[in-house]
Amino acid sequence: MTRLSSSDISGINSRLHSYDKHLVDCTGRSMLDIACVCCGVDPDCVCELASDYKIGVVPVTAGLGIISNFSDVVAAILAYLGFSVEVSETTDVTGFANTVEAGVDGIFMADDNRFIGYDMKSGRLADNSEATGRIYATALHLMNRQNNDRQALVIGCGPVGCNAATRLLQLGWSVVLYDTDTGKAESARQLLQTLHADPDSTGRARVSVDKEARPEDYLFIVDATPESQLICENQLSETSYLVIPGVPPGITAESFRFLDTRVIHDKLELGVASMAVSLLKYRIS
Ligand code: 2YH
Repeated sequence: MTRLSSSDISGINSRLHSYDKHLVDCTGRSMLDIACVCCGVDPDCVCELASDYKIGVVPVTAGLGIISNFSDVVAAILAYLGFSVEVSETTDVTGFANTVEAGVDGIFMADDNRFIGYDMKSGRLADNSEATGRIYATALHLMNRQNNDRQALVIGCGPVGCNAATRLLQLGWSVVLYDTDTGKAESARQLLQTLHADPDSTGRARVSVDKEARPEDYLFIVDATPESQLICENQLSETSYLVIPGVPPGITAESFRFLDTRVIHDKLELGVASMAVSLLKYRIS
Protein backbone atom coordinates (compact mmCIF):
# COMPACT_ATOMS: atom_id res chain seq x y z
CA MET A 1 0.00 0.00 0.00
CA THR A 2 1.32 3.40 -0.98
CA ARG A 3 1.74 5.96 1.78
CA LEU A 4 1.02 9.36 0.32
CA SER A 5 3.79 11.92 0.64
CA SER A 6 3.40 15.60 1.27
CA SER A 7 4.56 16.38 -2.28
CA ASP A 8 2.02 13.90 -3.74
CA ILE A 9 -0.83 16.02 -2.41
CA SER A 10 0.59 19.54 -2.40
CA GLY A 11 -1.32 21.84 -4.73
CA ILE A 12 -4.52 19.78 -4.70
CA ASN A 13 -6.42 22.64 -3.00
CA SER A 14 -5.67 25.13 -5.71
CA ARG A 15 -6.37 22.65 -8.51
CA LEU A 16 -9.80 21.44 -7.34
CA HIS A 17 -11.75 23.56 -9.84
CA SER A 18 -9.59 22.64 -12.81
CA TYR A 19 -9.57 18.95 -11.83
CA ASP A 20 -13.36 19.06 -11.57
CA LYS A 21 -13.52 20.56 -15.05
CA HIS A 22 -11.32 17.73 -16.30
CA LEU A 23 -13.74 15.23 -14.73
CA VAL A 24 -16.66 16.90 -16.53
CA ASP A 25 -14.72 16.76 -19.81
CA CYS A 26 -13.98 13.05 -19.24
CA THR A 27 -17.33 11.83 -17.92
CA GLY A 28 -19.91 14.59 -18.41
CA ARG A 29 -20.22 14.82 -14.61
CA SER A 30 -18.63 16.76 -11.79
CA MET A 31 -16.76 15.16 -8.89
CA LEU A 32 -19.82 15.37 -6.66
CA ASP A 33 -22.06 13.97 -9.37
CA ILE A 34 -19.74 11.02 -10.00
CA ALA A 35 -19.76 10.30 -6.25
CA CYS A 36 -23.57 10.49 -6.28
CA VAL A 37 -23.81 8.07 -9.21
CA CYS A 38 -21.34 5.82 -7.39
CA CYS A 39 -23.41 5.83 -4.19
CA GLY A 40 -26.82 5.82 -5.91
CA VAL A 41 -28.03 9.09 -4.39
CA ASP A 42 -29.68 12.18 -5.83
CA PRO A 43 -27.13 15.03 -6.25
CA ASP A 44 -29.77 17.65 -5.35
CA CYS A 45 -30.41 15.86 -2.08
CA VAL A 46 -26.67 15.71 -1.33
CA CYS A 47 -26.19 19.40 -2.16
CA GLU A 48 -29.02 20.29 0.20
CA LEU A 49 -27.74 18.18 3.11
CA ALA A 50 -23.96 18.58 2.77
CA SER A 51 -23.61 22.03 4.35
CA ASP A 52 -25.42 20.81 7.49
CA TYR A 53 -23.21 17.71 7.72
CA LYS A 54 -20.30 18.65 9.98
CA ILE A 55 -17.11 16.69 9.43
CA GLY A 56 -14.06 16.72 11.70
CA VAL A 57 -10.70 15.67 10.26
CA VAL A 58 -8.38 14.25 12.93
CA PRO A 59 -4.61 14.15 12.26
CA VAL A 60 -3.01 10.87 13.36
CA THR A 61 0.61 10.62 14.54
CA ALA A 62 0.72 6.77 14.75
CA GLY A 63 3.22 4.82 12.66
CA LEU A 64 5.14 7.02 10.24
CA GLY A 65 3.27 10.04 11.60
CA ILE A 66 1.65 13.15 10.27
CA ILE A 67 1.83 14.00 6.56
CA SER A 68 2.11 17.75 6.91
CA ASN A 69 -0.73 18.80 4.59
CA PHE A 70 -2.85 15.60 4.60
CA SER A 71 -5.66 16.71 6.95
CA ASP A 72 -5.84 20.17 5.38
CA VAL A 73 -6.09 18.73 1.86
CA VAL A 74 -8.81 16.26 2.92
CA ALA A 75 -10.67 19.17 4.55
CA ALA A 76 -10.28 21.31 1.42
CA ILE A 77 -11.76 18.56 -0.76
CA LEU A 78 -14.70 18.12 1.63
CA ALA A 79 -15.29 21.88 1.78
CA TYR A 80 -15.13 22.07 -2.03
CA LEU A 81 -17.88 19.43 -2.18
CA GLY A 82 -20.04 21.59 0.10
CA PHE A 83 -19.53 19.88 3.46
CA SER A 84 -18.99 21.81 6.65
CA VAL A 85 -15.51 20.80 7.81
CA GLU A 86 -12.86 21.53 10.41
CA VAL A 87 -9.43 20.05 11.10
CA SER A 88 -8.90 19.14 14.76
CA GLU A 89 -6.15 21.08 16.54
CA THR A 90 -5.38 17.98 18.58
CA THR A 91 -4.36 14.56 17.27
CA ASP A 92 -5.06 10.87 17.81
CA VAL A 93 -7.32 9.79 20.69
CA THR A 94 -7.51 13.30 22.13
CA GLY A 95 -8.33 14.69 18.68
CA PHE A 96 -11.00 12.03 18.21
CA ALA A 97 -12.55 12.73 21.63
CA ASN A 98 -12.49 16.52 21.15
CA THR A 99 -14.03 16.15 17.71
CA VAL A 100 -16.84 13.90 19.00
CA GLU A 101 -17.46 16.34 21.87
CA ALA A 102 -17.67 19.21 19.37
CA GLY A 103 -20.79 17.49 18.01
CA VAL A 104 -19.68 16.53 14.51
CA ASP A 105 -21.74 14.30 12.23
CA GLY A 106 -18.74 12.52 10.74
CA ILE A 107 -15.01 11.99 11.32
CA PHE A 108 -12.21 11.43 8.79
CA MET A 109 -8.86 10.03 9.91
CA ALA A 110 -6.02 7.95 8.50
CA ASP A 111 -3.01 6.00 9.70
CA ASP A 112 -0.51 4.15 7.50
CA ASN A 113 -2.89 1.26 6.83
CA ARG A 114 -6.37 2.68 6.71
CA PHE A 115 -8.11 5.89 5.82
CA ILE A 116 -11.66 5.96 7.12
CA GLY A 117 -14.72 8.13 7.40
CA TYR A 118 -17.12 7.44 10.24
CA ASP A 119 -20.75 8.53 10.51
CA MET A 120 -21.60 9.16 14.16
CA LYS A 121 -25.34 8.51 13.92
CA SER A 122 -25.41 5.30 11.90
CA GLY A 123 -22.07 3.99 13.18
CA ARG A 124 -21.13 3.18 9.55
CA LEU A 125 -17.58 3.32 8.19
CA ALA A 126 -16.45 4.49 4.77
CA ASP A 127 -13.17 2.82 3.82
CA ASN A 128 -10.93 4.73 1.42
CA SER A 129 -9.78 1.68 -0.57
CA GLU A 130 -13.33 0.51 -1.13
CA ALA A 131 -14.63 4.01 -1.89
CA THR A 132 -11.73 4.70 -4.28
CA GLY A 133 -12.13 1.44 -6.21
CA ARG A 134 -15.86 1.99 -6.56
CA ILE A 135 -15.71 5.61 -7.70
CA TYR A 136 -12.94 5.06 -10.28
CA ALA A 137 -14.97 2.17 -11.72
CA THR A 138 -18.02 4.45 -11.85
CA ALA A 139 -15.93 7.10 -13.62
CA LEU A 140 -14.76 4.54 -16.20
CA HIS A 141 -18.38 3.52 -16.75
CA LEU A 142 -19.36 7.16 -17.32
CA MET A 143 -16.40 7.68 -19.69
CA ASN A 144 -17.79 4.92 -21.90
CA ARG A 145 -20.42 7.25 -23.31
CA GLN A 146 -21.14 5.13 -26.38
CA ASN A 147 -21.76 2.28 -23.99
CA ASN A 148 -19.81 -0.09 -26.20
CA ASP A 149 -17.56 -3.00 -25.31
CA ARG A 150 -18.11 -2.93 -21.52
CA GLN A 151 -15.12 -5.11 -20.80
CA ALA A 152 -12.35 -3.79 -18.57
CA LEU A 153 -8.89 -5.02 -17.68
CA VAL A 154 -8.31 -4.51 -13.95
CA ILE A 155 -4.60 -4.50 -13.17
CA GLY A 156 -3.86 -5.12 -9.49
CA CYS A 157 -6.08 -7.33 -7.33
CA GLY A 158 -5.64 -5.60 -3.97
CA PRO A 159 -8.56 -3.93 -2.16
CA VAL A 160 -8.84 -1.02 -4.63
CA GLY A 161 -8.70 -3.24 -7.74
CA CYS A 162 -11.17 -5.78 -6.31
CA ASN A 163 -13.62 -3.04 -5.33
CA ALA A 164 -13.30 -1.48 -8.79
CA ALA A 165 -13.97 -4.89 -10.35
CA THR A 166 -16.98 -5.43 -8.06
CA ARG A 167 -18.47 -2.10 -9.03
CA LEU A 168 -17.91 -2.71 -12.76
CA LEU A 169 -19.66 -6.07 -12.46
CA GLN A 170 -22.57 -4.36 -10.69
CA LEU A 171 -22.72 -1.91 -13.60
CA GLY A 172 -23.02 -4.81 -16.05
CA TRP A 173 -19.40 -4.97 -17.27
CA SER A 174 -17.19 -8.00 -17.72
CA VAL A 175 -13.84 -7.82 -15.96
CA VAL A 176 -10.52 -9.41 -16.77
CA LEU A 177 -8.21 -9.54 -13.78
CA TYR A 178 -4.43 -9.33 -13.82
CA ASP A 179 -1.95 -9.35 -10.96
CA THR A 180 1.75 -10.18 -10.93
CA ASP A 181 0.76 -12.57 -8.13
CA THR A 182 -1.36 -15.01 -10.15
CA GLY A 183 -2.68 -16.67 -6.97
CA LYS A 184 -4.09 -13.33 -5.86
CA ALA A 185 -5.79 -12.81 -9.23
CA GLU A 186 -7.28 -16.31 -9.12
CA SER A 187 -8.58 -15.86 -5.54
CA ALA A 188 -10.16 -12.56 -6.56
CA ARG A 189 -11.74 -14.23 -9.58
CA GLN A 190 -13.28 -16.97 -7.44
CA LEU A 191 -14.70 -14.48 -4.95
CA LEU A 192 -16.10 -12.15 -7.61
CA GLN A 193 -17.47 -15.04 -9.64
CA THR A 194 -19.42 -16.22 -6.55
CA LEU A 195 -20.90 -12.75 -6.11
CA HIS A 196 -21.60 -12.13 -9.81
CA ALA A 197 -22.29 -15.50 -11.35
CA ASP A 198 -24.49 -14.27 -14.21
CA PRO A 199 -22.83 -14.80 -17.61
CA ASP A 200 -22.47 -12.20 -20.38
CA SER A 201 -24.72 -12.15 -23.48
CA THR A 202 -22.62 -14.85 -25.16
CA GLY A 203 -22.86 -17.14 -22.13
CA ARG A 204 -19.28 -16.55 -20.99
CA ALA A 205 -18.36 -15.86 -17.33
CA ARG A 206 -18.08 -12.11 -16.68
CA VAL A 207 -15.00 -12.53 -14.48
CA SER A 208 -11.80 -14.04 -15.77
CA VAL A 209 -8.04 -13.95 -15.24
CA ASP A 210 -5.60 -13.15 -18.06
CA LYS A 211 -2.15 -14.21 -16.84
CA GLU A 212 -0.48 -12.72 -19.92
CA ALA A 213 -2.65 -9.60 -20.14
CA ARG A 214 -1.37 -7.01 -22.62
CA PRO A 215 -2.82 -3.51 -22.09
CA GLU A 216 -2.93 -2.94 -25.88
CA ASP A 217 -5.57 -5.68 -26.14
CA TYR A 218 -8.03 -3.77 -23.94
CA LEU A 219 -9.90 -0.50 -24.52
CA PHE A 220 -10.86 0.07 -20.88
CA ILE A 221 -8.27 -0.29 -18.14
CA VAL A 222 -8.15 0.21 -14.38
CA ASP A 223 -4.61 0.66 -13.04
CA ALA A 224 -4.88 -0.20 -9.34
CA THR A 225 -1.17 -0.83 -8.77
CA PRO A 226 1.67 1.12 -7.15
CA GLU A 227 3.85 0.57 -10.26
CA SER A 228 5.11 3.69 -12.01
CA GLN A 229 6.07 2.06 -15.33
CA LEU A 230 3.14 -0.22 -15.91
CA ILE A 231 1.89 0.75 -19.36
CA CYS A 232 4.12 1.99 -22.20
CA GLU A 233 3.14 4.75 -24.59
CA ASN A 234 2.90 2.31 -27.52
CA GLN A 235 0.39 0.16 -25.61
CA LEU A 236 -2.18 2.97 -25.66
CA SER A 237 -4.30 3.95 -28.66
CA GLU A 238 -6.80 6.63 -29.72
CA THR A 239 -9.54 4.42 -28.29
CA SER A 240 -7.96 3.59 -24.90
CA TYR A 241 -9.68 4.72 -21.70
CA LEU A 242 -7.80 4.54 -18.46
CA VAL A 243 -8.63 5.23 -14.81
CA ILE A 244 -5.75 5.19 -12.36
CA PRO A 245 -6.59 4.93 -8.66
CA GLY A 246 -3.05 3.62 -8.10
CA VAL A 247 -0.29 5.89 -6.75
CA PRO A 248 2.04 6.59 -8.46
CA PRO A 249 0.29 6.39 -11.85
CA GLY A 250 1.56 3.65 -14.16
CA ILE A 251 1.88 5.83 -17.27
CA THR A 252 4.24 8.59 -18.38
CA ALA A 253 3.48 12.33 -18.50
CA GLU A 254 3.48 11.98 -22.31
CA SER A 255 0.74 9.32 -22.07
CA PHE A 256 -1.31 11.63 -19.86
CA ARG A 257 -1.08 14.27 -22.58
CA PHE A 258 -1.91 11.75 -25.30
CA LEU A 259 -4.96 10.32 -23.47
CA ASP A 260 -6.14 13.78 -22.36
CA THR A 261 -9.86 13.35 -21.48
CA ARG A 262 -9.54 9.56 -21.68
CA VAL A 263 -7.56 9.29 -18.44
CA ILE A 264 -8.49 10.03 -14.83
CA HIS A 265 -6.01 10.02 -11.97
CA ASP A 266 -5.74 11.84 -8.67
CA LYS A 267 -4.19 11.20 -5.29
CA LEU A 268 -7.15 11.84 -2.97
CA GLU A 269 -10.04 13.74 -4.52
CA LEU A 270 -12.35 11.05 -5.94
CA GLY A 271 -11.77 8.69 -3.01
CA VAL A 272 -12.63 11.39 -0.47
CA ALA A 273 -15.72 12.41 -2.48
CA SER A 274 -16.91 8.82 -2.59
CA MET A 275 -16.32 8.35 1.17
CA ALA A 276 -18.18 11.54 2.08
CA VAL A 277 -21.21 10.88 -0.11
CA SER A 278 -21.41 7.27 1.09
CA LEU A 279 -21.63 8.58 4.70
CA LEU A 280 -24.25 11.16 3.82
CA LYS A 281 -26.23 8.42 2.11
CA TYR A 282 -26.93 6.88 5.51
CA ARG A 283 -28.72 10.11 6.44
CA ILE A 284 -30.83 10.00 3.27
CA SER A 285 -32.02 6.40 3.08
O1 2YH B 1 -1.54 7.52 3.01
C1 2YH B 1 -2.01 6.88 3.92
C2 2YH B 1 -2.30 5.41 3.78
N1 2YH B 1 -1.57 4.84 2.73
C3 2YH B 1 -3.80 5.27 3.62
C4 2YH B 1 -4.24 4.08 2.90
C5 2YH B 1 -5.70 4.17 2.48
N2 2YH B 1 -6.01 3.38 1.36
N3 2YH B 1 -2.34 7.37 5.08
C6 2YH B 1 -2.23 8.77 5.41
C7 2YH B 1 -1.68 8.98 6.78
C8 2YH B 1 -2.00 10.35 7.29
C9 2YH B 1 -1.35 10.72 8.60
N4 2YH B 1 -1.55 9.77 9.64
C10 2YH B 1 -1.92 12.08 9.01
O2 2YH B 1 -1.40 13.12 8.56
O3 2YH B 1 -2.89 12.10 9.78
